[in-house]
Amino acid sequence: MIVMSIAGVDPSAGAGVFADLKTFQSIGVYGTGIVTALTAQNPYKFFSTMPVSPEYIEEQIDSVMESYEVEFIKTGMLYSPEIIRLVSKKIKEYGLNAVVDPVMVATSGGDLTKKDIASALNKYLLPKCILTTPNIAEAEKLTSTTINSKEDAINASKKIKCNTLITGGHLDGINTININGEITIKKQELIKTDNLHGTGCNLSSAIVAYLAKNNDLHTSILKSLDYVYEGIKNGNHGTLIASI
Ligand code: PXL
Repeated sequence: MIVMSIAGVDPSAGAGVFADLKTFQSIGVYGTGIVTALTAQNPYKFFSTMPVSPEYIEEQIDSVMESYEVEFIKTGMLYSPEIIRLVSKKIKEYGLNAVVDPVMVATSGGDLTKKDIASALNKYLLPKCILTTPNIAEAEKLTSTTINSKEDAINASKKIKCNTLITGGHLDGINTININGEITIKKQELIKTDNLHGTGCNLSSAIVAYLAKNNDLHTSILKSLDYVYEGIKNGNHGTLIASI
């Protein structure tokens, strides 16, 4: 089974397309990678972004789709509303099952997107995806709400236009899963560490890999939360080393 990541490049390889490919490989699926932007960064400091044009992103997607049968994809850093629109068009064109990581700000603090990306995600991409995986800050931006409790997270998940996993790294480890309106809470112990760069990228790509291996959505989410937890436990150099 062949999967695809559409995301930015982090040259330190803890996040972005490079990290996604490592996750795909370690879970045992063949991954392809479409680059939406280059970045200059390391786990501790973000320097700059060089976006790729929507036309060239489209050419990359078409090149891969011409020779590979891809069913499941994830999206990460999409940088601009124009790129979001292009990606949602390609999802429809190729009938792709997309897990959308609504990336906005890097763990190290850099802006990974232009301003006002949340409304483009809500309008164009989320209605076309099978799951989105916001962290607390991203879920707040997508829903224009404040999340301080489990109840807030559940209410926010109900406002998002697709199945949602709101990750709980900033909510006492309370992960909120909403699949077709059915809520599951999975609480994880918080590990005291700085090795957290790339957690969101690894999570969404793990979900895609488990889906491609014929797990249902709920199972794929639970397995991926465990996968990332192990990665954080084994992390070093500011990032996580995800292992299965
Ligand atoms: O985890 C968010 C993210 C996504 N994509 C790229 C990143 C990061 C975080 O640093 O660098 C390319």
